Amino acid sequence: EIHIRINDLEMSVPEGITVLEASHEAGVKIPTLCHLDLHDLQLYNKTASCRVCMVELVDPKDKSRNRLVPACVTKTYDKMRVRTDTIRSITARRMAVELLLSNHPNECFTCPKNLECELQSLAEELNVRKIRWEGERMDYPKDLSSDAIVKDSNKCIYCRRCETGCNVVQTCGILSGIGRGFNAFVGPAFNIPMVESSCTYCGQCVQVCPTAALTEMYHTDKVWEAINDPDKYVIVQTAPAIRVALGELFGMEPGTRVTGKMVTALKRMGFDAVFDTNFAADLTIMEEASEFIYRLENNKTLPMLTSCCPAWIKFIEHQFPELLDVPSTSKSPHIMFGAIAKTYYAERNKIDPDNIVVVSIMPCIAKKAEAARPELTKDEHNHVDIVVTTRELGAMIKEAGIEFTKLPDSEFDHPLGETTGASVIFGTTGGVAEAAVRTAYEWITGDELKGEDVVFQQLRGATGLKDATVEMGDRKIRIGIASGLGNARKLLEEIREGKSKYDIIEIMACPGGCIGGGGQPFHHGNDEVIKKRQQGLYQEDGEKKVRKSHENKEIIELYKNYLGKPFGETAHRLLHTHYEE
Ligand code: HC1
Ligand code: SF4
Repeated sequence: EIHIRINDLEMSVPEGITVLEASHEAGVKIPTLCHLDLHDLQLYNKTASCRVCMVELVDPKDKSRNRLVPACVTKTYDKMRVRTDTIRSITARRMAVELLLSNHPNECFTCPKNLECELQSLAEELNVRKIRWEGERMDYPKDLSSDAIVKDSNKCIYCRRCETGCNVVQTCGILSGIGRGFNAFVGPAFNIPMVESSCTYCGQCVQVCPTAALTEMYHTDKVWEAINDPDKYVIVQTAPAIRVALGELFGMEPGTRVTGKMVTALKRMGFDAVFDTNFAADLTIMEEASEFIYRLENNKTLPMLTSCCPAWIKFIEHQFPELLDVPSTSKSPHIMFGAIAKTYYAERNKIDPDNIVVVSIMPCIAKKAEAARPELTKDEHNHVDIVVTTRELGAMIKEAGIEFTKLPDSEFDHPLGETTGASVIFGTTGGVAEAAVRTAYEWITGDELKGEDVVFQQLRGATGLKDATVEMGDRKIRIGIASGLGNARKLLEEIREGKSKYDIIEIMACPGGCIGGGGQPFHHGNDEVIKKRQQGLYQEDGEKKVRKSHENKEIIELYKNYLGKPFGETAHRLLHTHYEE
């Protein structure tokens, strides 16, 4: 322990922590912008590039030797004295923001990050009232080349958070600094269009961008157009992870479950049918568990990798093309849902599938690009027509004038609305594996998992890499779980080297799984947000009467009436796919 003084507060702190960390303990707020320190997500950005956290280091003997230092990287030492509240430090912080604003588009009113922008909040917090240096500004065209991500380099403040997210956490290596000085911004090498890069559209760069330099491609107007077209029958489905995060956009605590309010809001917005992607998650388990048992019993390729996450699928296509036989061929749940909506549901309800529009509400930006993949659109009908993120849904609810917090609860429609506890945990890392184990265990052993036996604690938690062994009869099934593409890379390298010990591997591109998706409400650097959302999903699982996918009555009926056997011929045609090199 060492003794330091922050402003007039004497305190003891562990040696070596930074002034910023010490100030948190002292209850003194030092503003930050480029800094990120998310332990659970293994996301640290300590580039000290923005200079927004400047404080004054006091020389006790000679005031004239006081100097300004960035609090985020300056380590504390014994007898250190720091002032965060002097005119000199406040002016330095304000000047750092003013300089950023002098080269920043003046369009907060119409900016997609209006009221969510960290630069805008800082200008308010630091009492910036005018931009003193009005000068030339960057003037690059927006990159609208992909179906998923918009890059507006004029709004880049060069904090490098996206670069860290993309290169260190996700190991994708897409984003790096381009240009120098005044004209510098972050983008793909040689500033090629995003669509030509190997971007996975995981959206982790969007999740951490403090401004609107990186945002999702907005598709809300397309949804309103479909709803307002009298000839269209518009079906909406909501991903598992939405229900524990949407409330945040209306001031609720992360992890608050708003399933019932969300369904009411969607009905009031005018969708013709409101369904749950969880139903299709149960369907995915039927297919993946069957595929796993088939591979196990016929000595086919193992490990089998889960295939619900489109960003991870892009990652393997770009980076490990020689391993394309390891992911399950099952389409992702929301895509399966689209396939069923435009066949089984259309036939049953005598609706022309040409008039059905399927809208997916996803926590994910990559789902936008997934829905546009050629193999999922080349048939007669797109499986899914429009994907909007949790944030876009929030914006639409606001646009429609719906007071979300006051809404009563309602239920999903049927027959594609029944869901299980297994399906809801798809939204967290480890959840797909746990759901698959619940079904595979019963199918392999013939024994029933009773009560809380369905919970496999080793598969739970937010850690980026997890490892478990589950005994199924006389077989020991080894399960690996990775969230975050950097962690996924480690498991894939093991497979490539022939060293993988696993039978099943679950991979989700976003740290924490879909709850930490690129399309979720911004976590603004708070680790707790992801944990709370995860708790919300585990709670919902715990409260469900049916907790195993193969016991979902509407799924059983779907196979009986339409699909035949899991992993059978019709199921193959509608629910399975292949991957592109
Ligand atoms: Fe996910 Fe999935 S869980 S991929 O993480 O398999 O996006 O929530 O909808 O499709 O069900 C996302 C979440 C989601 C799919 C399901
Ligand atoms: Fe990198 Fe993911 Fe952003 Fe693409 S979406 S640039 S892969 S962080």
